[in-house]
Amino acid sequence: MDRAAIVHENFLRRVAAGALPPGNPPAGPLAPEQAVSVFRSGCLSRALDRKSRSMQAAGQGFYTIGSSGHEGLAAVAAALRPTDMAFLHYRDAAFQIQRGEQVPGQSMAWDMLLSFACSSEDPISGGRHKVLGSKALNIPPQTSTIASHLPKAVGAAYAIGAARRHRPEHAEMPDDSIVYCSFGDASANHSTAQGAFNTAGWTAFQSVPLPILFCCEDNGIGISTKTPKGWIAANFRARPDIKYFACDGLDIYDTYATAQAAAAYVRTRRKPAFLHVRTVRLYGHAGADVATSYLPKAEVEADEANDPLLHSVRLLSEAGALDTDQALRIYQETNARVERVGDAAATRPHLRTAAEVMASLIPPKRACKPSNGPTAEARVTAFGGDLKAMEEPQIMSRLINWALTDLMLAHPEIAMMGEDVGRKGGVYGVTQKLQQRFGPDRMIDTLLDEQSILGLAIGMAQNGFVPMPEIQFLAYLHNAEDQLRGEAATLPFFSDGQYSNPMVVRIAGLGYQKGFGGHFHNDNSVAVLRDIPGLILAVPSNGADAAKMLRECVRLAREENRVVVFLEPIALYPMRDLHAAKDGGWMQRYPDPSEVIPLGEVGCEGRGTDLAIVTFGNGTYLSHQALPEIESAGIKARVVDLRWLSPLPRAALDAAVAGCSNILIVDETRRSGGVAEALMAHFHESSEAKLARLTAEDSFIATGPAYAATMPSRDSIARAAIALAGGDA
Ligand SMILES: Cc1ncc(C[n+]2csc(CCOP(=O)(O)OP(=O)(O)O)c2C)c(N)n1
Ligand SMILES: [Mg+2]
Repeated sequence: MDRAAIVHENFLRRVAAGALPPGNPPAGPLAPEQAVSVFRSGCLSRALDRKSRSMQAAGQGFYTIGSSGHEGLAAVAAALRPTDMAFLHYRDAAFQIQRGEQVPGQSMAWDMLLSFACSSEDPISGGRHKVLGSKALNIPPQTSTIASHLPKAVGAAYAIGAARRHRPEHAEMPDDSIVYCSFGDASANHSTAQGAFNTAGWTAFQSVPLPILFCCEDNGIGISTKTPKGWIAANFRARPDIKYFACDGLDIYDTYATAQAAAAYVRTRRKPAFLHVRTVRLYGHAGADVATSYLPKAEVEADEANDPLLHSVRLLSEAGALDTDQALRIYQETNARVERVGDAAATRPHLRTAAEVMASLIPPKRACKPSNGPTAEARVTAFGGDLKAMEEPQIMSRLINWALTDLMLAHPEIAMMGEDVGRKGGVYGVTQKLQQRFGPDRMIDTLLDEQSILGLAIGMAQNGFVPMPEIQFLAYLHNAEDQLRGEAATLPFFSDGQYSNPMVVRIAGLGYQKGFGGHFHNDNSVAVLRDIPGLILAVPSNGADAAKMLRECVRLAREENRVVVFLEPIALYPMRDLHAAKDGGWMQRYPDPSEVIPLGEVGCEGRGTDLAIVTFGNGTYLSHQALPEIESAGIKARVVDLRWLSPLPRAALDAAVAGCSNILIVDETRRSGGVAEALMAHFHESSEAKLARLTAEDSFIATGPAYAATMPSRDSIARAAIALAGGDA
């Protein structure tokens, strides 16, 4: 017999015999009818676990991670409000079911069984995954990547306070709500989780409101690795500014009373708390996991003897809320109902085609109040003396600063966050004066943790803000990249487009910095960004384009709910000249705020048909430098600036190179996994032109005189162009 059957038989036998596990008497504020409701939720959660296993065995269900042993979490749900956004551990079916009791019109069993069956009618993921989640219950679905939901939960808690100060048009969370975030005991060790606890404490330590209730469901084990006894309490009992509460998750009365006290603390003090709930894990980790293969049988049996549903039967009976016969009947009726409903759910349709699966990669658009842009007076106040400077050509970093200013004036829901973005105005001065112009609420100097920066952005977006997080250098994105890949980009996908977290991530990056160097400040790989479905990657090559593209990026986030990465080539921030000192050839005037470069529109300069150089970022600048030499070799050329690296603007590229006999791709990212690989493949499929590519070496970048040695240069571009197009030189 498998453990699920053993636990079931134990329950029936022990309840019938009145052989219930001992424990404290029922105590605290849980009212009898509420206690019965919590028990019903536990029974439903258990019955769903059993059914998910039989559905899997019958080929009707797929993923079987369960909640058995964690039914006490229903009592936590009962202590919260359904408007408290909940970022849930995967074992929280009972929590979700109980929350469903607080909102009229829910059909939790049916909904969850559809999710087990991966039916396209599953209301949360549309058949994409077995996930907990519900728009009506304020439960965004979570991926199973351990702890990756904690940074955004902290961000969402911050966003409640931020929205009290500036309420965005699309705000969803009530001012007096709190955020709830649960996870397992092993997950609490993950550096992502630890970073989130630290960020919560760091924020609250400064008396900034951060109403979050963390909940650790401590069953003492993570798959097969035990959590040392006492570790969670020792770790969390005395964290600065995170108040610790502990309860016995096998006792719904104790759990309810403690959760209520913890929630009241968070709600009234607007500070973080940590609720430590002791649970057991029944049935092993997930479907195929056999706990007795790594745990002594006696230990597994000891947990089974502590089945929380058995504890509840005793407590309810002692409280006079329900006698054991009634409890047994509820359990059996629930099982029978789930059997019936599950069989019906198994007949519902599935996703079939790629188009159906992909339908929610890009979230639906949202209606936004029209903005006429800032008034002339508001611009005078914000820009001051800069208005005069707008009449003259300027460097890129200045034009980006002005574009950001105009965007923040036009859209009060924009907030920026990052290391040194506020007071200092960024390492390169790109965000200078923005904190003076818009205040520290909208220009947030964060702590040093990229996961927290992106988590803050995701969480704020879920409360209607348009966040523009900054990652100081591209090389520092990588330790936090999962927040984009595994969290931000997947949220619309797994929620069938019901949740989104629009944002424009600004990242300073790429190579060619003369004075400031090494790989850490000159990272020239964008491979990790280019293959994230739904993510837009933009790279401007000059200041005017940067301003016009930024406006489009913000529009895409604000109106179309998109996740956009705007990669700013650092070496071009201060670039003034193109061919000779003081020629000012790479500076532009600030484009009027109405001017926009739409997504997918590439740049094209020149009309030559002998050669199209297709490039982006620094490559565009260097190709322009190389043009005179190429043309003096008798080659008539054009330079096509890709601008939008992902998704590749295929039709616009084809139009831009139409009629050209040769295409040279100049790519400052690496030969392996670089942008040129995609461009070569594209043109190979779409064009008759002769193709060649010039890329960076498969190397990291060095500091000192060899700072650009591994990348394309003006000279190497000219040589490659002439070699390809066969000039007369
Ligand atoms: C980042 C990451 N690493 C590893 C895993 C694989 N994994 C899934 S669940 C799990 C154990 C989690 O244990 P715990 O947090 O105690 O939760 P429990 O399953 O005991 O409720 C692991 C290692 C994962 N999902 N994500
Ligand atoms: Mg655990």
